[in-house]
Amino acid sequence: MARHLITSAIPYINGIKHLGNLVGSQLPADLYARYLRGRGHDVMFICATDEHGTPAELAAAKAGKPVADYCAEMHDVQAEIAAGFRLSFDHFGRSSSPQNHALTQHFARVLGEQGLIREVTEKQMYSVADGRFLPDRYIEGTCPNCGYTSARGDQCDNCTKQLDPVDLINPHSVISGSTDLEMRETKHLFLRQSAMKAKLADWIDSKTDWPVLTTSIARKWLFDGEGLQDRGITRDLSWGVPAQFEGAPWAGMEGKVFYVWFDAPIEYIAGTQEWADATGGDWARWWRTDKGAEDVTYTQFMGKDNVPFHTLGFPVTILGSGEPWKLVDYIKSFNYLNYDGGQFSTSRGRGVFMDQALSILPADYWRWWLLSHAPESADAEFTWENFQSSVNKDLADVLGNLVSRVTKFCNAKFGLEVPSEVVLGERETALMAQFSEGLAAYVKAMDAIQVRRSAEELRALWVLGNEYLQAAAPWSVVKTDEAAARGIIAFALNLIRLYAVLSRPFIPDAAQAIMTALDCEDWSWPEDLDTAIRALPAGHRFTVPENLFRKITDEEREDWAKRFAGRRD
Ligand code: B3M
Ligand code: ZN
Repeated sequence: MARHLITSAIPYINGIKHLGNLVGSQLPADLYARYLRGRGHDVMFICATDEHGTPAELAAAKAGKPVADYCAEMHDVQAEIAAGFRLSFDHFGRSSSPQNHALTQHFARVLGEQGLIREVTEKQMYSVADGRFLPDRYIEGTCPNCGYTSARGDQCDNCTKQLDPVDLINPHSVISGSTDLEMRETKHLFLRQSAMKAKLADWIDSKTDWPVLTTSIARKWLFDGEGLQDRGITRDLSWGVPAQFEGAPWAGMEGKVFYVWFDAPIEYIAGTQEWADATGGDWARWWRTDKGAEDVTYTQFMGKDNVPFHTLGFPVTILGSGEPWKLVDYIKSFNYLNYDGGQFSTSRGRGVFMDQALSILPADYWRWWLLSHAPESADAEFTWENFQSSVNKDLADVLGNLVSRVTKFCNAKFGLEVPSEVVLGERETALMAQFSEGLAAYVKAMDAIQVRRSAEELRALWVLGNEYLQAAAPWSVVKTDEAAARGIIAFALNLIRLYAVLSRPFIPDAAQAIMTALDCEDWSWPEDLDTAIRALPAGHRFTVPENLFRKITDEEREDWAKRFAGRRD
């Protein structure tokens, strides 16, 4: 048994996420966490809401609510939807927690003591009309790199370039729209990322097994142009972790808070502390290599736009502290999922959002489609045709149909119990050999976190079962050789149990429905197939499950395509 720490990028608090966000971090992280638990490993799976910064302030202002109230409400909303998608977090925390406040200030102090934070008096955009300094996201303008006209002060969403507000062409205030902006002097803290460049480069170079998407983005920020730049880590906001605190190695930072991207990854650790405080668990065992975390494998999941902050910014915090914190072992990053010929867009309300998805169909349908089409090697696209065909073929025709045919046939001919011991004849032995090969391929893909590949291998295992049943044809055999037909059905029922175990990371509800129908609680991973195929003995009682999956009709498909084409109401 190994110990695995898994974190998903923590979603911003401002509003419900769309399916593109889901498949880029939380869902594949859940797949991996469930898989590792299924294999018997000790897993800590942490996510949270990212509650600081201008997105939270702007959204709260729009909702007409105090930002703390807004965040508390939206956290519960996101937690409920995550539960609806069966995301199996050990803890779903909040970056605004007292734990994260304390830990963020701890890291800031230690980094300051290590000489990795410098004070910079700089000129910053001041909005005369708004009577305040404007932090990055309160300013929009044209990206100097690609010409995108809605680039934000901190990053261009179009080309992913990290920006400073002063870089923008034609900048204006997001609060008032005013272009009456002037540069005024103010003091900020800067993280001396450049001082860590060589160390980071060595570290990234040692990660030869990481996805190219991850390392190429890291290298780009390390070496392109002038190379890795120091980064301002304070902002002129009131909501956030105060940059002036007791024991801080600087003065005069009143009224400023840490930049959201400084405290957000620290919440991975603070979220584990929240878990520990809630359960009596030991967080340090997962995060401190001097307290038992040296044998932990830590995997992070995120969309490609979050990679710079996880390969550069957060590692500077961890390594620069000089303290024995657990550093990430593997970063799995994803491209974008597009929606029906364009982009998913939160601001324009384009595409399917997590709550809407669940109001149409149960979580498993979405989990299956999203994971089997995860944007790994390239961007991927959601279309309603593809969704319909994938659900109808893979889930309804292949897996659902097998379960239903076997259980119904058994009930009709032999009653609601496993009708015989499992005896491996020629056909069954051949199938077991194929199954064992397919299972090894599935395990290999899952171990490597090749999400699409894993889905393909799992589906191939389902197909094997269908082909077996078709060829064995118990409905014909029963007419001449009842004992043989009983043997086929006993074998098929046991196969179905295996499918529940193996499919659970992808479609947990259907897997549970199968197990409940089979009146079985043996979820142990089939390390030894020969034993696993005999888990349900002759005489074991079961029930016929409700249809596991229903088909999506053409009418529904057309209706949904229309409904989600425009603005979200
Ligand atoms: N909240 C961005 C996002 O949701 C950001 C991730 C933080 S991970 C520490 O895509
Ligand atoms: Zn750009």
